[in-house]
Amino acid sequence: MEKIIRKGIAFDPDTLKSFDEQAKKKGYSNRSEAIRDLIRESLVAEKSQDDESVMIGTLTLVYNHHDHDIQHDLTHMQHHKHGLIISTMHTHINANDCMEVVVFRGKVKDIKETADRMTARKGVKFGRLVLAQ
Ligand code: NI
Repeated sequence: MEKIIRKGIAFDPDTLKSFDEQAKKKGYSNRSEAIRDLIRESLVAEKSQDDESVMIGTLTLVYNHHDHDIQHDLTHMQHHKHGLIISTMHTHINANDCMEVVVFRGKVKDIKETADRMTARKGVKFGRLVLAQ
């Protein structure tokens, strides 16, 4: 089991009250878990600024599949980057639009470069990258 270290943190009462209300609304069972998640989020955000870090991530894309070239281009890019892209999920949202969730594992700079290229492809209506560890 992972070792737990206990540390005291000082808060002003208003900040603590607001934080506890927010944590309760989000469904946290205790304050410590809510604080740990905030710290982890900060660490992930910091790591995602380091081009050489190795991370995992998802890119969510929405595009109109009536543009036949777009699916071909996106698939081509994914095959070309098969070492970086480990999985893709395709969902038909409605008669026109598709959503693709592309899963990456690799260096931050390579993930961002490929995600930017895919998002910038003409016809992509929405693109958002989320990096995690
Ligand atoms: Ni589709």
